[in-house]
Amino acid sequence: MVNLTIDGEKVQVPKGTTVLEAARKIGKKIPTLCFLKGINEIGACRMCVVEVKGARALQAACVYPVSEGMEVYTNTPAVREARKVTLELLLSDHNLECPTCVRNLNCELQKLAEELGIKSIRFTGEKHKAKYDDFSPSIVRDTSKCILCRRCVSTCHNVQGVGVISPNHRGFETMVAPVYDMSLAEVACVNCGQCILACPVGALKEKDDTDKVWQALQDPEKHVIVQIAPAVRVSLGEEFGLGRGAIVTKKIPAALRRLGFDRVFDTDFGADLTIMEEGHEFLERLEHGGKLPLITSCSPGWIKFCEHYYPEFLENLSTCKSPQQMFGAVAKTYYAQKMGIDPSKIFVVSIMPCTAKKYECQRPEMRSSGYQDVDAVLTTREIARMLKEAGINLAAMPDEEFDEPLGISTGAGAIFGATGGVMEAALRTVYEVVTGKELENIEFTGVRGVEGIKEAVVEINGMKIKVAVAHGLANARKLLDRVKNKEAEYHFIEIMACPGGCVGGGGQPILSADERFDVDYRAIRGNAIYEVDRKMPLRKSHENPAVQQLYKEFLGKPLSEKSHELLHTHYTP
Ligand code: HC1
Ligand code: SF4
Repeated sequence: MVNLTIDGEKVQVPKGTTVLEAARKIGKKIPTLCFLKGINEIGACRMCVVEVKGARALQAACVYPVSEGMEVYTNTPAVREARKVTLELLLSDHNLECPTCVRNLNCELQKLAEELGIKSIRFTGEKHKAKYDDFSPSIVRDTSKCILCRRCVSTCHNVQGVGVISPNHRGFETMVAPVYDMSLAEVACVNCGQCILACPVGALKEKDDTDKVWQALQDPEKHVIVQIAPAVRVSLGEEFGLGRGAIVTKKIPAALRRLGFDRVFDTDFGADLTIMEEGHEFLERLEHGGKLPLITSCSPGWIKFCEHYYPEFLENLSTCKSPQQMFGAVAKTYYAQKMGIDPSKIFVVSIMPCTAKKYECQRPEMRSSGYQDVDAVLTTREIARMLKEAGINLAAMPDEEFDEPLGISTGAGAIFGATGGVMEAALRTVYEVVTGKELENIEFTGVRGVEGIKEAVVEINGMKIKVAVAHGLANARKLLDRVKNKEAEYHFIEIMACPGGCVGGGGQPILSADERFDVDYRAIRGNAIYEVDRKMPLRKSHENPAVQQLYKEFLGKPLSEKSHELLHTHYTP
């Protein structure tokens, strides 16, 4: 252990601790901007400078390690002035259209200006040449707001193992951008949106599709239906002050009805349907020597990653479309028929924790109803903005139920939202289909939790099924490399592009670096998802009565010709 003092207060911390961490231990918050715990610890922005007795200059607390007997001062006139100068310089080159910025009131730069008591900006002059890039279906870059903190760069490179954005040029000309300053749409970006979650300001945001949805809602000709992704029920409440991971499953239908949707349905229904198809696909491959390991295909960021970086695994991908897309295809065929509505008049909106879903719904493979199966995708953040604009306070909504039939779901559908959930849901069904026996302990805890790569062996009818789960694409890389190099062998793999699975999706409410320092928000939301599951009366996809009815009335059976036509696709290099 190392002993030091911070502003005269004694602290004892393990060797290797930074001054920033030691200060937080005694409740002292040193301001930061480029720092993102575990992801971007580079001491670049100089906002966290402190005085260290005996050191020649001010030191960046986020990278400065403690040492025995060290005396640190965090609040001297020199420190305060240095931080103010740094911040004013950043503001002098920043697009200050704060009231119209998507991050207004949730911006780390704005908050720091308030906390450090900035009253005016002493420096004025030239601004850097900026670029507005909105060609991607998912992500918008506005470099007039970029403060060059590099949090997005580290996230894209290290957390996602993608690395399509970097600082280009030098000095005042520096710009975080894809190679040759191309658009994100022109490079192998997978649309995951993790860079947005890392951005402290409004330099990165999702493509805004709210206008499309407002228009549809106002169109009397349109029958506008909405589906809610599993992970949204444990995150939307955060935008309305309900605390991290608050479960708002039943408040969502009430709020969305008041916004004007004709029917409020649930992607969890689509997830149950996916399990029926994917579970049977797995058994089919297992029994008939098909390509293994089977790899899940519901995360569109992961699919794009596989297409660009691991095409040798494309045949391993499940042919199942994602629950979002299965839902859309069923809505514009089965539901349209059942309700006697012309499918061209149905407008399907998805509310997703994900930015890549905006891209997924526009893929040419996703039109099996004869129309674009899902018309618009809104992130959790976008629907929160729409509700606020309409004066609807989610927190004050009564509990209401989803509509039938596409709003009926099981706990297995809900757990799709957390890493390991698709695997667990599939195992619950595969076990019972294969053995014909009731599964006694339905919770496969071996595939739960926030560890980057999880492995388990599940015995079904005397056969040992080896499964693995990865979340975050850098982890997916590690796992796939192991499989490629024959260092590991599995029957079934789940991969989700985002760390934590969909609960940590790029369209979810954004936490500041300060909050992320102490809070593992993905674990909190993930635990909430498992609580949702525990409280459901039905917890296995094959028990979903609406899914059973869909097979009886329309699809026949899993993997039928009709199922293949509507619910499956192939990804080819
Ligand atoms: Fe997901 Fe999925 S779980 S991909 O993470 O398979 O986005 O929540 O909706 O489609 O069901 C996201 C979440 C979501 C799909 C499902
Ligand atoms: Fe990188 Fe994902 Fe951002 Fe694209 S969306 S730049 S892949 S982090």
